Amino acid sequence: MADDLIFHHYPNSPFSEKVRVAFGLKQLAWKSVEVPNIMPKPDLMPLTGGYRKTPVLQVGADIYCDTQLIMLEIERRTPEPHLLPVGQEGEARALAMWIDRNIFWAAVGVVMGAIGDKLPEAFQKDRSDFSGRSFDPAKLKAAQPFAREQTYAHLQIAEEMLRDGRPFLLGAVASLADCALYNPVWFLQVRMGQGDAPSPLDRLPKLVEWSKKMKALGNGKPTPMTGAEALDVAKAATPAATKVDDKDPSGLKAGQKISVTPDDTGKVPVTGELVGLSADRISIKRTDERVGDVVVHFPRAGFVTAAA
Ligand SMILES: N[C@@H](CCC(=O)N[C@@H](CS)C(=O)NCC(=O)O)C(=O)O
Repeated sequence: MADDLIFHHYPNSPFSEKVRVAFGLKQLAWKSVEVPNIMPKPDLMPLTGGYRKTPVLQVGADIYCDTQLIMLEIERRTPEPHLLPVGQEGEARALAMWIDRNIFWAAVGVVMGAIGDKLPEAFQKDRSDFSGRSFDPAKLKAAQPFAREQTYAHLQIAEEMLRDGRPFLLGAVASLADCALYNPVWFLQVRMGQGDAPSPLDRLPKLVEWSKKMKALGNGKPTPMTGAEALDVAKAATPAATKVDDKDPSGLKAGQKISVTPDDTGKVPVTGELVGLSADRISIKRTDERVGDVVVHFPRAGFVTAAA
């Protein structure tokens, strides 16, 4: 139980699909906790201390935020088959960054331009708070052609990579880069209804073929778990040991009270005591009355730290 992968997500979440397809690639068993797609998220906050994005991975009393780190953690726990192909680790991670930070948002513009006005008011308000920009269905619809052009401009780079006949972005086998690309491609495929204006994928046949191979990977073996059960698991567990690199260029030191905040959306600071620091991750310990001590782990890239 203490080693179980507990995944907090919801079915429609494209960043969650990036991880679910990695569970498929590695044929992993995991516990599936469904979280609300808007705030409040009462069974998630005791674990993350305020981080509100989807998805979150929990293993006992260790909480991993952001798919950048979640994927590294899954790889660390089950190295094979590799998400990071040997000798191409940097390429896989860099491609994922480009996809997460550029293609995803362009694809969101395409989908929301098509279906934004059909979404409940509570969702629209939540996403305004989340992004810091007003979610205005009329403006999204008007901007949709531009979003489509941008999505196509980026996706055709990926199409170009597949044009030499390789089955996956980095060669013969699927990697982190493919899981990352599947996020916006899957989002376009499942959320754009028939007649919802042309999809950028209409002119990208190699990517459509590739997406069938990604879908065939499946989602591994999920078993449902409730939010309350996940909190009980955290309460019964002890966080794993962590180490602080005291030569880190940030100058941060073990035991310091700090806050960690995403630099783009859902900018809610999480505060705690610095217990882990390396080039890839920053880990803070916090105590919550429902779950006791937990350690919350974040990637370094895309997160702002400050003395609390
Ligand atoms: N950089 C984050 C992005 C995650 C993200 O933006 N997820 C969306 C859902 S796919 C989200 O959190 N939406 C608001 C919410 O679910 O509350 C990651 O890689 O995990």
